[in-house]
Amino acid sequence: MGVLNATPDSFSDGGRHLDPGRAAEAAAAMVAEGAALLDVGAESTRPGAAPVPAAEELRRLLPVLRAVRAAVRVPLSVDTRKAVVARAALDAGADLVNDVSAGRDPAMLPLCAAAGVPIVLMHMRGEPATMQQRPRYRDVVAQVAAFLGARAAAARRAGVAPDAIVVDPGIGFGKTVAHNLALLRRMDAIAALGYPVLVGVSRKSFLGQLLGGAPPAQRLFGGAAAVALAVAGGARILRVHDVAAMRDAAVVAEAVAAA
Ligand code: HH2
Repeated sequence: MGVLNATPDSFSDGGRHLDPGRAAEAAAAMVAEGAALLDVGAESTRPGAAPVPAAEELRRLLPVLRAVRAAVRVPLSVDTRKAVVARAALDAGADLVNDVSAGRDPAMLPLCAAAGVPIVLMHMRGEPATMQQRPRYRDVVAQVAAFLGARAAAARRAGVAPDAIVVDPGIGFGKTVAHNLALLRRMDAIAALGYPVLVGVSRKSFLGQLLGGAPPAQRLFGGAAAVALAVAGGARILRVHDVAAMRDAAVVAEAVAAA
């Protein structure tokens, strides 16, 4: 899953894909590098980010989404926490919803059920603005798995088909480095829920912290290591900015895991 952020402030690619023409070019390039789907978002959820009103999110998102839709044939997901934004994105050609709040908006799960589209349910502790303030868990792996199991059950109760549910432990969303490492190490516990697992490690700050303070542009090789181990642990969808490199890492890891 290639990442396209139609935002001015995303932590690693902010401002680069606000222009629809440039976003469409970037989308085509990611597909050429092997992306099987693309995730388009217009609200940064990086730690400390302020929420974006729906009207502003739609103003950024729709022109980019339409241009990307016209440029590539792979499925497109919309990265949003708002049902009203998801609805408009589905009308503009998106195929699935990626919700980092796992359906907190009460209209989100019924919308996906009615539209018959898949939804990614991600674990996040609290809100982006405050989620990195002293995150604490008794047992991060057990608690994240329990949360995702409960949200998947809620999605099914709302009418989402079981095979339209994807779960994501939410690397970096209200977690310390140790929490992120535990979740990557025990990806099998998330995969055991029985839904495909999506993981986003791309350029994230835990990599920088492990790599002596490396900035986002210098987290590529570390990210490849994390992608490979996530695949070995059962992750099926990797949300990445650097498609060609991460595709190679995933292909090799998958071959080893299957040998
Ligand atoms: N990470 C980010 C955004 N959306 N969605 C899922 N399902 N899983 C993730 O790990 C995930 C996500 C954050 O990364 P990015 O989009 O690069 O940054 P920003 O939130 O600053 O736009």
